Amino acid sequence: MKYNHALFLNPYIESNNTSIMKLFPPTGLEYVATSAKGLVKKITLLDLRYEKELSDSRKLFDFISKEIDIVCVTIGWDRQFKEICELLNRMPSGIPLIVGGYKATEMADELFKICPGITVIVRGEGEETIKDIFNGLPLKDIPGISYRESGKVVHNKNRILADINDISSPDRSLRANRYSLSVNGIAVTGLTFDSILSARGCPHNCKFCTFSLNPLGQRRTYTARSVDSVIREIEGISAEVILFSDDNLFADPVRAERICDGIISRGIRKRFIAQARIEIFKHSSLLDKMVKAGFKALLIGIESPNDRILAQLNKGFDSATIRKAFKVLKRYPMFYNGYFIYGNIGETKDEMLYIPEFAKEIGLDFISCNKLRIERFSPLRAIAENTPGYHITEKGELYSDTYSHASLKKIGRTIKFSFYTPARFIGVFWKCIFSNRFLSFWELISLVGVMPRIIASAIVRDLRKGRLTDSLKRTFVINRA
Ligand code: B12
Ligand code: SF4
Repeated sequence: MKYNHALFLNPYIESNNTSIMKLFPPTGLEYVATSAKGLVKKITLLDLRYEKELSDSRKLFDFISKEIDIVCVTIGWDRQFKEICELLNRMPSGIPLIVGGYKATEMADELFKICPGITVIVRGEGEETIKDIFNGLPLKDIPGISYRESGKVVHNKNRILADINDISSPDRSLRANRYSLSVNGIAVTGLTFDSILSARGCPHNCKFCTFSLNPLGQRRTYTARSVDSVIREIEGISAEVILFSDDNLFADPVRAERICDGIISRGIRKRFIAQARIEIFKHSSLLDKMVKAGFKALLIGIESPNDRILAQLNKGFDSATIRKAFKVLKRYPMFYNGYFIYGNIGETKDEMLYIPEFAKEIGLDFISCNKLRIERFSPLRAIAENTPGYHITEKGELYSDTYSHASLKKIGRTIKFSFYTPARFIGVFWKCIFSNRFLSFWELISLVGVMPRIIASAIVRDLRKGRLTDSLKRTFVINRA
């Protein structure tokens, strides 16, 4: 074996933890670490979000210098990019440094410039590529990587995507921690979380979406794992709450129903969360089975209440269909989170501010609003670039002469506060107790117990950001952008 001890590192440090940022394991990194099993004597998987001691970089570097002979780091998100580059630049020298992930792929050229210590960047899906690296193949013969040679960066050709049924699911025994819920760093309920990927890709073609398009422009056509393998993986998971990370678990409703059948017939008692499209409302027998199987929350891409914008995004449905869908969905005791995009091309402030009204009208429990992002290979890029007055930042954020980055941020805050009123939280709590039952009685008691600390921490956070008065005014008095 070429290497003795490999470190697989999730380098994000969450000093001001919010629930979402710490809830789920680093799926991509775990897939790659699992794939490397048997090709190196020892594997250590570290998630710095949960490693208090090793979050101190001196201790981390000390551990690496003493123990590790190859370091593999994931960079999956825009967040903390600068901090992660600084960490990579201070890594002990002389140890191969392999970097991969969505953001690393997108920024391969820039990363080589900023971080001279990087040996190889793995572009796109990494399960097969990591095997070639650990087997010691000459770099020039490994598809899907970029590396330095005689001072120049070489980009090998892209790797052909592997068959999904040949990819092993993550070995959860490699983990050093359990994933649990915390809000602003305060542990809540003790519930544990995990995620599972039952398929890759999505058969739809929403124009803004790059989910099934990796940053190389390679498209993952929708490919699903066998239902049996999915059920077997769920049976091996100890966490109480499982997120299906699929772009859309219900892309094939018949298969989704078979997954529910499997969960019910095996007596698996978990709480499931999944990403979905509104068309799921047409499948009543699937919805019935989902409730029986333990589905508690759906994360649904709605994007906009405005038909003009929905057509521009090629979403495939209009606002009347959304209204019709939620009339049906509301009969099922699940939580509904709607994803919305604002700051679209030609969208006015009034149209953006209609989002919370619409979300309340259709009965959403939660909303997640994001400014439109236009990535390198986004089909919207050409339209945005050719629309006078619109500009795209290096990070892919769209803004215009009328709506600057700052004014969009302000509008986003208004949307959030208009939706998340005190009455909303009471409504969610009510639903949690009387119909959805996401939390058991004791978990609810534990949540109520930590509530004062959570509220206090939110006040401290807003005080530090100098926006407490604004937040209180928006919550209790009036909320204007
Ligand atoms: C599920 C999901 C989530 C889940 C998180 C689940 C989890 N386990 O953390 C939830 C719903 C919480 C979420 C939240 C967000 N998400 Co999200 N999410 C996804 C989604 C749909 C799937 C991710 C996944 O599991 N992929 C499958 C794994 C196997 O792929 P992978 O992670 O890319 O890993 C492969 C390769 O990258 C590579 N690789 C990865 N690491 C490494 C390391 C090494 C050493 C090597 C060699 C290779 C390698 O090999 C892996 C295996 O093939 C993707 C879209 C997609 N289809 O990828 C968006 C996506 C990752 N999310 C995105 C975004 C923007 C967000 C949010 C910021 C949204 C928001 N504004 O709130 C938040 C941020 C959360 C955070 N942690 O910071 C963007 C990221 C774009 C970017 N440039 O930052 C994506 C790509 C969607 C998109 N195109 O817009 N998300
Ligand atoms: S937005 Fe959702 S449905 Fe549309 S292409 Fe992306 S993953 Fe598929």
